[in-house]
Amino acid sequence: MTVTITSQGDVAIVTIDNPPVNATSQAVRVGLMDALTKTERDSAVRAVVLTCAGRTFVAGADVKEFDTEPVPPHLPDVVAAIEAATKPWVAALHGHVLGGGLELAMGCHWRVAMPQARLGLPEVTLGLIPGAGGTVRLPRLVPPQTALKMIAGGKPITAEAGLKFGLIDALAEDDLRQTAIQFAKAAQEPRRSLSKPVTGARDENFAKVAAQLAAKARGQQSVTAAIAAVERAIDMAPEQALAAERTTFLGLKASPQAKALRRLFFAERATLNDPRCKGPARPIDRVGVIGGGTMGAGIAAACLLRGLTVTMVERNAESAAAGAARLHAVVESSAKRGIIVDTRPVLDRFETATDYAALADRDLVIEAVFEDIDVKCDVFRQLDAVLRPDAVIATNTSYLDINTIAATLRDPSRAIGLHFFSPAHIMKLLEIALPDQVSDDVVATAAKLAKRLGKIGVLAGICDGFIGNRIMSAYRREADYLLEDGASPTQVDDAMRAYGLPMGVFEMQDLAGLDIAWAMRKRRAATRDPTERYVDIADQLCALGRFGQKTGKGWYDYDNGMPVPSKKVDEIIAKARSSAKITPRRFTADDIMERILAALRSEAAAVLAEGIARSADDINVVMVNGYGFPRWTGGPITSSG
Ligand code: T1G
Ligand code: NAD
Repeated sequence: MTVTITSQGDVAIVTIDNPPVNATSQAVRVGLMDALTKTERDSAVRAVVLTCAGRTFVAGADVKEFDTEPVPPHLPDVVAAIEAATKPWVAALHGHVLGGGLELAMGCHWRVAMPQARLGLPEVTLGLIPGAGGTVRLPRLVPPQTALKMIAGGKPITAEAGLKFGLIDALAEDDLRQTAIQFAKAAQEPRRSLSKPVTGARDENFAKVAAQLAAKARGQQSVTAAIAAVERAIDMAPEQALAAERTTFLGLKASPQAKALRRLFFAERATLNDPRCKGPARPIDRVGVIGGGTMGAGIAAACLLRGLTVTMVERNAESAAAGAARLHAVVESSAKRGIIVDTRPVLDRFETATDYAALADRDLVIEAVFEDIDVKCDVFRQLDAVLRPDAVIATNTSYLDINTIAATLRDPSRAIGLHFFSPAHIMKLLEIALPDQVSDDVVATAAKLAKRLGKIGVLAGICDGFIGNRIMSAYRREADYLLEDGASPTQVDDAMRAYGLPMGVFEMQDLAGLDIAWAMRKRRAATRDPTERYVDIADQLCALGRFGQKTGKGWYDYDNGMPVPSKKVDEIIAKARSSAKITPRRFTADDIMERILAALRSEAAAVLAEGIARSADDINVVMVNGYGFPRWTGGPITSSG
């Protein structure tokens, strides 16, 4: 039974039990309507507590039902029926109280929550707006700007903030159920959210927040629809606003963006469904990180912030101190952002060393040393000499051949690629690159680590750049061709931003540094395909020391940090065109994106055909989570745009 009723004295306890997240499936909605009818009729019941079994209160409507016609009882009707009950309903909230879950809780007359509970209406992240009264009830329980940020921004708030605003009525210190029952006993009569006035006006602050949210939305329709819904909640009578909300919700649910976002939602949760990820895994609690540079410090922080212990090994005491300082800075910034409360317990699980013998007890070691095959092979050899035979050894290389690195080990089956993205403690994507001889339990161990770190792990075959960097190199090459054919760096970057990417390829190179790719191109010059078109404009910039922001000049000149088009770069481009005997042509933003997307999709098709990626969905997950491809398109392979 997904909804059961028990009682304690004259309080009925209605419990939803629909694993894994108590989504309000049709069975749950029927169960709630039955429970409402029964408790209304039962004279022995004076009040009702609504609670959920398992790790969370209702985390939303059941997204799996969204591609089929809605089946009654519809959630807004269930919420309205509970709100109209003659006996007080108290919602007992824990875990992720999201979407339809918070709407259900707002239909109840009182709300009690565990301090760790999160309360939110993230529907915009699925291309929707709340569809069960959330846009009309929330502005009656929290200030309008807060409601606007929660609904159009999609970010949850803490239970403590909810208490402060009046969204919840009490925090339960330990026993949530008993606290809710006591609250129910004391509740005199129903207190209906809809009958409360909106808690404020649409003032200039509201307008400012709305404008900021609309600007951030770029091409995502659900954000502007969410803003309009909150404005209606303030301007209109509740019934009218509710009707308009439902119409908007149903319209959005059928939209291409919502369908694309739903597909991505499930694709991101299916990346590790491969049988090799499901088998027995080795322990991962004690991690070694070799190298405390940009990536090593980020990887160490990502592990520490999820409760693992970390030993960072560097070349010498000075580098170890520098690595520790980088790590401390990352952990401290996580505390400032509220990700952790106290840095001490996190840092207590961290140590540095310069002697590889310190790694003798490690379960897993990840190297993040220089992108140099000799250095990495030497590190692997040193690890092979000191680690337990069952310890897993991973490389964070971006472009080097992991089969070559693995071959340095006596037992290459314990080597694997863990390609983190910078900043490693923030970026959710983790490419798990599989060398030829890797054993299944090492693959399962990498999958277990991805889940433990809260990362989206995507399996990749071994090739130059795995999935993401290989595809990115293809459209970055196409952008170079566009320069030679007549476009400017600014035109290309503006077109890519207008499409919804966070920045264009030239801005991105200036940010990351042109020297890394230059070193790679020089390494590969001897083996480059002579028949393939090659544009050497970037090489010319590097030869002039124009490595980007870090040298104050790259594709752009930097005036106090702001990029301005560079006459020098324009000259180099013009010369390149004339030596290639190309008459420059004009490009519109659409022309530019057509060529960029064609190059991207052609390389993605090759990555799929070669089995480097398991599916088009996996490629979408990589491009959205690693390269900022606009989520509302669902990713480059399914997007029609
Ligand atoms: N519907 C169906 N399945 C869901 C689901 C949902 N809303 N949320 C999670 N799952 C499944 C998920 O597919 C996975 O399945 C398992 O639960 C664990 O999820 C009318 C219209 C709650 C923070 O957007 O944010 O309400 O892979 O791996 O990392 O206005 O799940 O195990 O088979 O993510 O611990 C609004 C979406 C819906 C919240 C937990 N709600 N979920 O994270 O586990 S629209 C949301 C989450 C709505 C109303 C509107 C997260 C989580 P499987 P997981 P997690
Ligand atoms: P980095 O130069 O910032 O750091 C490398 C660190 O390794 C330095 O601190 C150095 O002292 C240390 N080191 C070198 N040899 C060592 C040895 N033998 N033993 C112990 N420590 C040693 O480089 P990074 O940007 O952190 O990149 C590290 C690796 O991660 C490279 O393979 C790179 O391709 C890969 N990677 C980088 C990024 C990125 O965006 N920077 C993203 C993904 C992967």
